[in-house]
Amino acid sequence: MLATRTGRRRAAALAATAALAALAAPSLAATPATATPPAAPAPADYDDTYYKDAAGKTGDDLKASLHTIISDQTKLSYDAVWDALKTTDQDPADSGSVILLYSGLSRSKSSNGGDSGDWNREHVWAKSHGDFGTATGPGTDLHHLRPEDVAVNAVRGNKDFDDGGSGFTDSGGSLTDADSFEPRDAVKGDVARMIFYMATRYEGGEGFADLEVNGSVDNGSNPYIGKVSVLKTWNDEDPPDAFEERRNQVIYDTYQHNRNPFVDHPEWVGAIW
Ligand SMILES: [Ca+2]
Ligand SMILES: [Ca+2]
Repeated sequence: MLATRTGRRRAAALAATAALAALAAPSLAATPATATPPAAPAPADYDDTYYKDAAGKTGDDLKASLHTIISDQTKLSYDAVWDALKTTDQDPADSGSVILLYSGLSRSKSSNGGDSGDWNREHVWAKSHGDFGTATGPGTDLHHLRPEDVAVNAVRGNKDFDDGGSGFTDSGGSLTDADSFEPRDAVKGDVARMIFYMATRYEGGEGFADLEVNGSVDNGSNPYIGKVSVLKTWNDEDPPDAFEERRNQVIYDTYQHNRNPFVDHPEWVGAIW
């Protein structure tokens, strides 16, 4: 009798413990998420304001109008780019990490630097194409700067963009051959729109070269990036997504106060080139 009563008490105590654990579990799971990225507004929000002088234009007139609009910007030092990239390229699933452009890997924000396993500041418009270096200007323009693994950045080097090639360590699906680089599918359009931004933003003023797109993959140190036909196709195949739109918004709101028109209006690529 006593043993049975003790057994019942023990069972009741176990049940109570289980019930408490069940109650405790949701509160543990409800730890607040950190740094939810702001929603990106619809591009149309800027048509009647930011882009109003470009309305109805095409070709060289549209490019000239956009050049004037986007040249009104705040400029960063190369050192300030480190912290900016930690915000613009934050991993949506991990506020302590950034997404690496070509490899698609998520890596700790604090692993920035120049050693193996670090991420550094990739110039999507290779800085030797026009020799603008890292002085404040095109070399520090966040609209074409992205976090990338040190070794992957070296694989891309200053190659032009084109289809084809082979994979490599941490390629993430990106390819390269002797004279060109092909980003992974998810960022092909991002790369194209960064290049078209640079060709529009830099027209030979402020002491820097006039950056332009062309049909070559052997541009070397000339201020050109190819191939324009492939970049146009990539712009069509990979339209802007939430990550790219948020990035454009963060640069506009927080850092440079200018926008990449081709993220807001990808169809303007075809209207100019
Ligand atoms: Ca994309
Ligand atoms: Ca240009």
